[in-house]
Amino acid sequence: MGKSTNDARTFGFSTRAIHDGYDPQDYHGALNPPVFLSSTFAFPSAEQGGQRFAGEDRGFIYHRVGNPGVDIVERRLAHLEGGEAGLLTSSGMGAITAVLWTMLGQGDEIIADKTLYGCTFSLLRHHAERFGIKARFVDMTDPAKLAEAIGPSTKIVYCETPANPNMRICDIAGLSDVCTAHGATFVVDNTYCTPYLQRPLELGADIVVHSATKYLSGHGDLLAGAVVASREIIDKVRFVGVKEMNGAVISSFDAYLLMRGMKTLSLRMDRHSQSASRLARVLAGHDTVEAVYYPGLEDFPQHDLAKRQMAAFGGMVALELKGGFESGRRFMDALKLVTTAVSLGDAETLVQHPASMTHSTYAPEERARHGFTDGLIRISVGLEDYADIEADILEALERLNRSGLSASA
Ligand code: 3LM
Repeated sequence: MGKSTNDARTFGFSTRAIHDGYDPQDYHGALNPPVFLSSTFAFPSAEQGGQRFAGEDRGFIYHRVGNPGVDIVERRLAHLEGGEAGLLTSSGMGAITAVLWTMLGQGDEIIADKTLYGCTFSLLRHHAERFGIKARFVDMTDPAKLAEAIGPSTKIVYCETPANPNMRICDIAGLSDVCTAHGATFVVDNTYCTPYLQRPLELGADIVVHSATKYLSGHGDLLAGAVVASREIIDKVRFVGVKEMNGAVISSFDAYLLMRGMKTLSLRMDRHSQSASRLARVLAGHDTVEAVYYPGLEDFPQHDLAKRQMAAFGGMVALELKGGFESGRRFMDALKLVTTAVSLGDAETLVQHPASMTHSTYAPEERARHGFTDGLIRISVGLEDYADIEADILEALERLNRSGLSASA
């Protein structure tokens, strides 16, 4: 389908993000593909309708199992991730639950990293058990710890890297070796990096999931999720997880907006990464700052691993201020340009407090055990002029300094 931009050997990442899987001549020369606002699709004959349900004919049936406009974006994202097939969902949580509901059953175990996005953590920590699924959390920054924990009932191994919110890095190739040796399916949440910065399937992961609400779409105007894997896995997740279990179907229009955002993914990720690197360095040398977590900093504990598996270090920075959360609260309220809001990967620079916001699903003692403090502040560095972002943040820190709060810790 579409032009020969599907050939990764011929065309670069940005070219494929713009052209892959769509030929304007298929649709009257329209530069952008149409949005197919149709819940159902007419069958050429009753017999062919039956064949589509039987999986013998791959034509469209009903929007819950596929739509031609959505299909273009699914193929494009799959090629960018280096996977065989893709599936878009209505949110990142929709993608994650579709995968887990498809792959796990009573008596199965999932082992996840210690640090996860708050709702993913809550799903595993509080809800999996109700369905007879055991969830365990291990420190996956060390593949040897996974090797110790993994057992015959471990069906899924799951991590985010860099992890939300504290930027810990998991060694995808190392963890993949352990999973392969034990026959477990390895799922990586690639939300923070996108395929422009990191391609987990090429490093041995079996399934990539995304909150496409973030960098992939990039403009904070939609919710979407994605799964990329082999054709066999995607067919199962589509026909079981989404079609019959969670119904987390993306709308045609959101898929279109996601495709539009993906056209500028490489430009945006370069700019996010450049500005975040500069900001991390400035913050690391600031009086009011206790610690900065950014994989691009030379003294970040996993800097060498990050250099091996990421093309650049991304747009997310986490920091602890002297004076803990009270300093963080004052800092956020003193910002004028930078916006206090959850979510990430938008054009706007966003700041938030994980312990009381995105990660409030962790109990306080769990936060300490799972590796992030109550004082942690997370910044999603946006696409504004870098000088303006830095000036706003430094002015807010200066105000904090004057208040004397950060010095009192
Ligand atoms: C957030 N994160 O601010 P959706 N995986 C990762 C994520 O960061 C997220 C999801 C999955 C945030 C959302 S908090 C109320 C706002 C690594 C979402 C879930 O279902 O598309 O939101 O993705 O960290």
